[in-house]
Amino acid sequence: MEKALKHAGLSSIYEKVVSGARIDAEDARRLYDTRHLALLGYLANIARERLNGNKAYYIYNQHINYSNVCINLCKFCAFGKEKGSQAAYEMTIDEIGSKITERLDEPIKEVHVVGGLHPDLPYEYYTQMLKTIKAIRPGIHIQAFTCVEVAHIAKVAGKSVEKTLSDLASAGLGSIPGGGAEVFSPRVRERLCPDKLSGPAWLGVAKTAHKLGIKSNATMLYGHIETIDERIEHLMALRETQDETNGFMCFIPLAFHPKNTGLSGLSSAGGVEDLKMIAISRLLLDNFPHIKAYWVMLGPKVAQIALSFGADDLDGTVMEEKITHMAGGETSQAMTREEIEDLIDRAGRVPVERDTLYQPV
Ligand code: V47
Repeated sequence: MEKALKHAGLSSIYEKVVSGARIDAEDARRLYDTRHLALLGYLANIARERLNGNKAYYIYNQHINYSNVCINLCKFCAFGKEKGSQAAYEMTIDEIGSKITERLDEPIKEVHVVGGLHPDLPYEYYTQMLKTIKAIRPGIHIQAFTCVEVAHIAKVAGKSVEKTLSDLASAGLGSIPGGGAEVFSPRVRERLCPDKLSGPAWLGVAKTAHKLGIKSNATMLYGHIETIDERIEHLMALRETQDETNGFMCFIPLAFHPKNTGLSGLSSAGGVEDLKMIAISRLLLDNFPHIKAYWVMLGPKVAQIALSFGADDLDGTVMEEKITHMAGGETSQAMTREEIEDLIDRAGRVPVERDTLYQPV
């Protein structure tokens, strides 16, 4: 193996990886350039097994997308709709409560709640939503509202991000999902989502949450107009923030789905790119405990292989996912616990059902 790594020009990176030293942006560039996909996987797997052994995590969760009404209407998104348009919807608190009640007989550990940036839902809509979910299912962990939504909720209500987060936490918020990060590059944001919260502001909300003891995840949407350098800069910004706060639990590279979006002329990144993204994330983000291969976006087969390329988590049972499926995602809407465990088993890993904070259940 060492001979093959030398031949591929990856010996110095190998030495860093086995000794637990940090790779840098230049190393990441070299890893992107390599044609030796299996060697890249080998390197990422060393870091993966050092951190998480042979375990592969999943969670029994439920997704709720409370509204698709959005004032940002990003070019890459097929989910968001203008207020008043035919396909726009917003769920009432009662409807959200019914969604929770409908599945009370299932051993759900987490409700994942995200939506568009609605122009005028009142502050109490969000706090009441959390309280209602908790009243129906007291033990549940609510992972809700991306950093972009938190900043928007605060702005509409005229409150600080800190006050908003602490009110949401008092109402039942457990942690924050990783969405809305996209690619931090101002060039990409200017072209695809000019009205969206900036990269530094996204990181600012995450830092405030971490300071308050609220954990969060981080994502990167890849495979559209971003360059490799912009991807690496995004990952480096996350690594720096994590050095400061240690509040991120997991990183999820999100594979862009072009259908029904303003970028429908683009094609999907493909399996090789998906695996490279997972592996390089694992190697660069040495301070992130977990890397998630989100099966809904990658498809179960690539997600399964990703478990040998750095990923140690497949997300969960999901059900009723809208963001990927509106953009042409062809994966099923849900997987049973047995299906996920089988997928992990057949990858030679040990399935571990977890809660949101990665405690085994
Ligand atoms: O922020 C939007 C992305 C995100 C498309 O934290 C798209 O554990 C692909 O962040 N093709 C929302 N992606 C989903 C998300 C997420 C999912 C699962 C787990 C977690 C977690 C977070 O989806 C958005 C945006 O970056 N997105 N449109 C699209 N066409």
